[in-house]
Amino acid sequence: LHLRGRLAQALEREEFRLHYQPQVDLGTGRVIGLEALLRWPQPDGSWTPPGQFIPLAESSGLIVPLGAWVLREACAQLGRWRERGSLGVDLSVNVSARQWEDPSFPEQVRRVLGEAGLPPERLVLEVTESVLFSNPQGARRLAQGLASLGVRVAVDDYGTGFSNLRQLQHLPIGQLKLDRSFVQPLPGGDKDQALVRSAVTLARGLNAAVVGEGIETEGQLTALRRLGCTVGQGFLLGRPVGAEEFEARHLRP
Ligand code: G
Ligand code: G
Ligand code: MN
Ligand code: NA
Repeated sequence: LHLRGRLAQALEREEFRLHYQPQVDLGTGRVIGLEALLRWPQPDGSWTPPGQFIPLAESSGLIVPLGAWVLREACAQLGRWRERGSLGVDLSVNVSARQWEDPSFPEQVRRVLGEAGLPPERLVLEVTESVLFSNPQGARRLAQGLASLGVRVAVDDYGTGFSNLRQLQHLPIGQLKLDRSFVQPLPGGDKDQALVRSAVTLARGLNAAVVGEGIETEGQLTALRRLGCTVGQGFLLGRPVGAEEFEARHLRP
């Protein structure tokens, strides 16, 4: 079977899994959120990384039902954790271009939140700059539709695409997720730090949080905190892990 067929079959057989990675308040050290990340386990015990199948899922259109599954599954999981007392954590879900461009997407989000019993304020939808700005008018309509539900939009991999700052100003953005290529060189030199500072300043102006991604060392963590970044994500703070392990490690340590 070709990869496309295997993907469709895996979706039908519910073979996909979600891992969760913590997002940490850099002031208090508390886990304040988690990002759901798609995983495809193989019969031989290996995992096919999303980078190897998301592009094909995108081009084949399978990402629409797959993305809908991710949203439902992640919201249901947060709903269960909330029932067990974890009320203070937000859920971030990655959204691909095809999902974002689907006119019924906000309605789908509304329905899924209702089914999971989640307050919309707990959900963050991550979209890349290229998706946001390939159709700025559409993005504005969609982001406003989501914002009117109470759902926040995050700009994923911020700094690697071509954000139109003028248009960003008109989008209700909840988070800028600073791409790990800006975090990796830290503490770095003046120029490395200036880039982070500019993202922090922009986020403040937009009333958005800055999430530093890909934090792997104490040096990076300290530098980000000093530069005004309020939230962090990365292997140093926690790797993406299955729901059970996430709960044990981060929700009831
Ligand atoms: O987890 P990992 O670093 O391998 O992820 C690689 C890429 O796959 C990242 O860009 C991430 O945003 C993307 N990705 C992970 N899970 C999902 C998902 O559920 N939907 C979409 N559209 N992208 C995802
Ligand atoms: O594009 P997006 O930001 O959604 O991608 C998230 C991906 O980044 C996840 O698949 C996760 O595995 C990966 N990731 C998370 N933390 C780190 C890190 O500290 N270092 C590296 N190299 N990758 C990370
Ligand atoms: Mn992401
Ligand atoms: Na990212």
